[in-house]
Amino acid sequence: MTSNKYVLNWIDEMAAMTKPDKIVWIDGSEEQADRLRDEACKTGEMIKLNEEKLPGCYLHRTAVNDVARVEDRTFICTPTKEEAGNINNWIAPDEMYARLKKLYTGSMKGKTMYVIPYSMSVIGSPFAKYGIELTDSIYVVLNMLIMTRVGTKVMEALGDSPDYVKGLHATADCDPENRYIVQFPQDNTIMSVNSAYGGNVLLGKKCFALRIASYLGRKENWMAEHMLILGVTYPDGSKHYVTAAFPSACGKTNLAMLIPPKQYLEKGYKIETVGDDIAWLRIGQDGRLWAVNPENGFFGVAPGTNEKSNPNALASTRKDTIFTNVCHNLDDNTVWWEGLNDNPPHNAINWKGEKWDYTKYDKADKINTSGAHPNSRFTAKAENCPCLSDEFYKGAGVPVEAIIFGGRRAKTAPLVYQSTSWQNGTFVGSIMASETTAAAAGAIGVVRRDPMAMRPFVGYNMGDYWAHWLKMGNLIPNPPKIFHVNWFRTDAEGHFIWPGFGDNMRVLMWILGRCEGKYDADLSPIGYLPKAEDINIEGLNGITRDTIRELLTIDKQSWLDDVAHIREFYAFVGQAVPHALYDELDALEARLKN
Ligand code: GTP
Ligand code: SPV
Ligand code: MN
Repeated sequence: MTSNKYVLNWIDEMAAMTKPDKIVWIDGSEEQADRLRDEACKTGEMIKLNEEKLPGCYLHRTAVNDVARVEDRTFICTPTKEEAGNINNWIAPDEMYARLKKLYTGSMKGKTMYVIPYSMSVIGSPFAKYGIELTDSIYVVLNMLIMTRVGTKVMEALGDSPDYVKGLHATADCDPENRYIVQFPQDNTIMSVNSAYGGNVLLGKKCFALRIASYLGRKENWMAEHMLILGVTYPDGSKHYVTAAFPSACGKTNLAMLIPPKQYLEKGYKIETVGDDIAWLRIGQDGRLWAVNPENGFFGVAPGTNEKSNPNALASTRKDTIFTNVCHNLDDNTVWWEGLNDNPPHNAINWKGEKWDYTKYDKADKINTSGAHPNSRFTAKAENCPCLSDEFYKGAGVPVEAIIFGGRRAKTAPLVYQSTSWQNGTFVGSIMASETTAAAAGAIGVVRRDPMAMRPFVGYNMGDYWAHWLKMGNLIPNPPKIFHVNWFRTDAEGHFIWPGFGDNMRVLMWILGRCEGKYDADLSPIGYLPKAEDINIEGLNGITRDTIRELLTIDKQSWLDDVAHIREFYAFVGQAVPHALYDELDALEARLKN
């Protein structure tokens, strides 16, 4: 497929180490993908689902110990520890290469090594970056075919250039003790071993498009962010784009595909999705910040997705989709997950591959009693999304008016507020916090700081990453305004107060209104808060102006407690934290005490 000697030499070297029986290039054709699907069904790696109800759809179950990203096994191997910083795990590159070599050696004996040439962003566009993933997993190949642009065209675009990201993935024994997800930013290299799950092995996604790309972005004056991109079309036909960074499993896919409340639809408002997880942002010739979605599909959280919460995501999964770790309904050979509907299948296999008894479901022990794993996922083509923006197919990107940060906070953070400047907005991103979710292995529901939703994904020192944000603010002549939202405030009984989902449009419209200078706001210690009457609650059941006022309250004591946590966190991030952010923190504390 290529005569690129950099690529061929590297593949030879990797094959000499892993020793596959054969090497197969993935050309991006449907014929080849079909043969691989057949093979995966024969070996039991995938299950073909009901062709009438779910055409072209498959089910896959990963090892029970391999169901989420593993942050404690993820490394950034820069030459010095200082470059990776304290937030990232670090081991010296030489030592890590040696360690990995032992694990890779002979790991593909008796197997096929697939060579996947892929592009992040539209091939040939100014944003595009190329990668090659070597893997011994058909599941990975089939997912990459959905999530990225794959095949011969990529090799043509790469030509004889050495400028591509090398990715090696070996399933090996799927041994959690020897699982490694390793980025070598200086070498444009990713190495993943002993996992076969999503973000650990689809190397174009978090490993490349965030960890490696954030490193490249710093060098080249652009940004790689854990952000959805969506467009709002107004009744006058004008289009307005925002990006939003929420931590894993905190609502990006849902916001990106939202269906506006009736009142907005009747007036002619429309939402279009450009991306649901990752944004690459560059300064345009017009001085604005432009965003593309480098991916070609969605690797979305299945549980909670239903006809009401996210009909567009559900529609995206009705054909050509790979489901991972959901519940298998044996009666009609379809899939099910918690929150799809109120009719759990009676004759079903759970995510672990065991017979499932829905009557034993216990909310307090979801992992062991649910049909689908809480982090079960669908891999669906972007083109199957009913509200996909035409801009998705163009390589030029969309101009961003607002950047929205957000987290899962039962208290503290109000429904929405606006930062007072790019620097203050960078500070707001740096102090983001959220309750942990099932998207990563480890405890769930614990508040942790997750700056810009990038804690697991920054490919270098977090402090330097904040400095890069501040620098970008100086470079962008007309930067987006920066906001913060929280859909997850709870009442005394622990219920979410804000209805969320489609009704988040109401908050979005305040945000865009602020960008247009349409609304006044109240300056509070943390930033600009909406006037309660400027959040549209028309047609909302049970939500009054007082509810909005409650959602916008700032409890000074809990913010002061937060300031103390932030100080500890900044100290942990270390020397590289920019002084400007300490100035912001001091000023916030002073305003709260005043
Ligand atoms: P990753 O793919 O892991 O990066 O996640 P994501 O940020 O795309 O999250 P997603 O949209 O898949 O939502 C994750 C969970 O949050 C689902 O269970 C949703 O039902 C829930 N969720 C999303 N939006 C809202 C909301 O507005 N309110 C409430 N209460 N829950 C929400
Ligand atoms: C996330 O965890 O933020 C995801 C899923 O989007 S994964 O690809 O596994 O990282
Ligand atoms: Mn994500």
